[in-house]
Amino acid sequence: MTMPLIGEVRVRAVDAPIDPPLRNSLNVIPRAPLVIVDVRTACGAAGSAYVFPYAPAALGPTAALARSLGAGLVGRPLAPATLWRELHDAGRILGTEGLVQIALSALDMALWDALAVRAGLPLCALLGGEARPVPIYASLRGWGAAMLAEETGQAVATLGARAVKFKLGQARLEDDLDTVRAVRGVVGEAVQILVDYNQALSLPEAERRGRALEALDVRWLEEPLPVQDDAGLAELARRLAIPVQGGENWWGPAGMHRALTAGAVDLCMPDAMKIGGVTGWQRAAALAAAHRVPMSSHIFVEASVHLLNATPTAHLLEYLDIAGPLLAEPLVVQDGMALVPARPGMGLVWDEAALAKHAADV
Ligand code: SMN
Ligand code: MG
Repeated sequence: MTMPLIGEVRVRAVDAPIDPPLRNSLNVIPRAPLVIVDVRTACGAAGSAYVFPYAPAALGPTAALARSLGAGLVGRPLAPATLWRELHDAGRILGTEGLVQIALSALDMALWDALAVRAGLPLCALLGGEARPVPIYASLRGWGAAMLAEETGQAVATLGARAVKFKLGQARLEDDLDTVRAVRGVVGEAVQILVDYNQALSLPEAERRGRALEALDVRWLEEPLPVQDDAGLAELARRLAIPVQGGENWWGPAGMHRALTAGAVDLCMPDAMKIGGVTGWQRAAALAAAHRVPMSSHIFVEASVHLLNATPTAHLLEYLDIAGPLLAEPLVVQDGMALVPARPGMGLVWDEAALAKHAADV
């Protein structure tokens, strides 16, 4: 059997509104600058993936990196793990964190998608997993007690979610606790409450808030400290009973390895875009399994429903649907579970009219 060859790598960019915007203790994210990579093999199998480089200013540079790195793949066999290693080796002097990693992840995910499409299998099956429904938590967009209580009611009713997550980090601890109590008032005891500080606290303040949140039965404390502070996070995790969660800002499996070795988290949630796409995720899943750390996902719901099916310590899928308004068939959640689409590959079907409307000229 011959390997299919990569025939074309096309890179597009869109800048669509996020409605309602994402809010946290540091910023408001009102737009989704996305880079979309489409791969076509010489025999016609197609793959597609997207990344979300957050800042509009990063859209052009990320697209340019994906375009020039992708052009170098034309004519090569469709072998994502081999190409991942080669591209990371080639980037050793430049460095493969930041936008370089984001572009590499986009390429890797599109290549895996094309491989699964060619095999006629859902991506999770190609990775050796079954296509099982994955439990989700509803990741809320709002900020402050009133807004979050209202959003919680809607999310739990429409998704059937048995866990919700929201951002904290108000100036006063008492306001954070009021927010948790307001959400608890809506969901009762049956739904788990998870909270996210987006790296905003110091070690003493994280310990103070963590203890108060423990008393309200909050089930994880996400990114309490800056992601670089593995030693501080490890100290915090030792002092608190509430599990410390993190991973969305780890760059590649090497970044995750440093954090797990330091004991910086009790739970982990790598991000498909920053951890290195499907190939990086597989290495990350092996690390989580070796450390026996439950592994959830960060955004990228369409990729994550497949990846978690091939993750030994799979925990929860973060349901925060960024690309849904641009897809003809967004990911389906039923009764608190995300369903693997019944299509080969990752299953992205773009709404071309929506892409055209939000196309960015970069
Ligand atoms: C988050 C960060 C960046 C984009 C979307 C969401 C957040 C989360 O930290 O964990 O949901
Ligand atoms: Mg987070």
